[in-house]
Amino acid sequence: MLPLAAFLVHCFPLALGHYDICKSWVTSGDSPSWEYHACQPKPMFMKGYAMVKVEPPGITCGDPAEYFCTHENPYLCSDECDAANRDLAHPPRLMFDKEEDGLATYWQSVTWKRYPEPLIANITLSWNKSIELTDDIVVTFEYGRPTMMVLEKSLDHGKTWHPYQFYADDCMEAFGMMSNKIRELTTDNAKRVQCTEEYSRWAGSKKEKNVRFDVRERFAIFAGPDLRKMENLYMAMERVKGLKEFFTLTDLRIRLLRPALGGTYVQRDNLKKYFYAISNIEVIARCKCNLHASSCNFRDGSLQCECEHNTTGQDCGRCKKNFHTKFWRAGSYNPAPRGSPNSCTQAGTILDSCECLGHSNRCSYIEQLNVVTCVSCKHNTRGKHCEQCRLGYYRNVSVGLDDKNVCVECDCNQMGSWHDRCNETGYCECKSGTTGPKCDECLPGHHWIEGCKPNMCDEELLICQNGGTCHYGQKCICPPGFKGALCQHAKCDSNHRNCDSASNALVASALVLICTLMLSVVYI
Ligand SMILES: *[C@@H]1O[C@H](CO)[C@@H](O)[C@H](O)[C@H]1NC(C)=O
Ligand SMILES: *[C@@H]1O[C@H](CO)[C@@H](O)[C@H](O)[C@H]1NC(C)=O
Ligand SMILES: *[C@@H]1O[C@H](CO)[C@@H](O)[C@H](O)[C@H]1NC(C)=O
Ligand SMILES: *[C@@H]1O[C@H](CO)[C@@H](O)[C@H](O)[C@H]1NC(C)=O
Ligand SMILES: *[C@@H]1O[C@H](CO)[C@@H](O)[C@H](O)[C@H]1NC(C)=O
Ligand SMILES: [Ca+2]
Repeated sequence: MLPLAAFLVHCFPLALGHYDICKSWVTSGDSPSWEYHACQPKPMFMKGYAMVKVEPPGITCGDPAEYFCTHENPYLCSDECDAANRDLAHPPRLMFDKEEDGLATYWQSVTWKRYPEPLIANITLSWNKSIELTDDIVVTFEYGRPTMMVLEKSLDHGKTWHPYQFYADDCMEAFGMMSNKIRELTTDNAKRVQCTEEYSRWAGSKKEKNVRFDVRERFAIFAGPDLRKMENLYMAMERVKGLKEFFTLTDLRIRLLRPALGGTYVQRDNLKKYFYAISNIEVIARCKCNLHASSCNFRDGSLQCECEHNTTGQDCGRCKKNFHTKFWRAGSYNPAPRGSPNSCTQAGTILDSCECLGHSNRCSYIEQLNVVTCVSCKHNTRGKHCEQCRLGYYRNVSVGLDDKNVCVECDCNQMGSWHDRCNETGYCECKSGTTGPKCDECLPGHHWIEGCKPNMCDEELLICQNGGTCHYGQKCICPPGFKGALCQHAKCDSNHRNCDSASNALVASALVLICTLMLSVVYI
């Protein structure tokens, strides 16, 4: 790998955190190519992209104009809210603006003049996009924090809502819940919805202004203090069911249920000091792109992931057309530190409807080949789509590829065949002398003795002599007095005159006789 590539691969993660890049240009090997990583867009200040709704109608102060006072100066009620006057108006957009010179600008509600009817307001932020929190949600209140409030979230664009956290100066009294400290959360209950009193107690309206939804504290449960081991958090997100989803949302709702009281009870004679005022709502999050995009842009009125890996959709939640719709999977943080892209790939010519033919419901991305392939194919199948038979099995062509019995065992005879594999029609590869589809039969001239052995004797060519009988083609059973493979030799003992040694001795003496005679002839 050239130094430049090394720089890209090794320095980006340091600068941006692991998983923030999608691909890097790698110049190793024959030809340069992109190397793909699990990837995610950088965190953004999300308040700039939210659509905001404040309910009920008429809850924003200034129409008609009214005076209000503060807890610090309860009887100096000279501050005015007037929607018609730019300098005195407190519209919702001031919760999301950029403040200059430390001068707080804020949305403000009407005062609690209808007490004891509750003073209730909903502030709903909608992104029309799934986002993943990466930092605390911080709501900044001027003139005191509410004594009762619920943070809710939606994962389905506002169709259904779930409480995210309850806030009260007295959790038991307000919601019938025990109060918990975020710091006390553990790996087991990191995604518990709880009530906290930390952000609702009266501490003077100027001192403690923020109400938090603690994301960092929850991250720290896994990533350690200072979030130094984000790796561990990401691994936990792959492992712990629902953990990723806990930090994911499309909408947020702040339900304001009771304003700051500045004391233990409501002073009926001065209701003008009770109201809500929010100067900022900070939501830091990244677009949820299922680890298929490294950037996310505001287009056509909403945030859009810039999908890679042949995926598409607002969240890169599906494969591009003709890219194996069913094979879509989110990218993964695993294996650390690079993760897997789980790309979509172009549909093969075979099998669009059912990629693994019902032999597996899992597929996986093989990085080296850049392909998605079925894994753990059952029913003795194998292959990218479980479309082939495992070694030692062959396809039964009379049934469909998706049939559970499509692969039939070769069942090769262990002793008659070279190995346990067979060809497409179920024929095994036979050792010499062996035949039959399963190599369990012998060719002519052979006999089965732990496999086919060439005959040592038979009824035609290799005939046992001297009255011997052929035993299973393998040996002549010789009558007494004969031996040899075909009983061709006479045995030599006292009872049998025709034995080899006797005849040999005869021949020898005959030769001696002949020689003697010949010599005699010569000398005569
Ligand atoms: C605020 O939202 C909740 C549900 O999240 C709903 O039940 C309630 O009616 C809303 N209140 C107002 C004033 O819109
Ligand atoms: C939400 O986003 C989708 C996808 O980008 C878009 O088609 C739709 O018009 C958006 N809806 C609103 C209300 O902005
Ligand atoms: C997208 O699909 C094409 C065609 O199958 C393939 O060549 C390419 O490598 C894919 N891209 C990624 C990032 O996997
Ligand atoms: C192939 O499948 C057919 C239909 O199910 C069945 O009758 C036949 O026995 C199978 N062949 C083998 C070799 O298993
Ligand atoms: C399988 O092997 C048998 C025996 O050698 C042969 O007759 C048959 O044609 C082969 N089938 C295929 C598809 O090769
Ligand atoms: Ca502001």
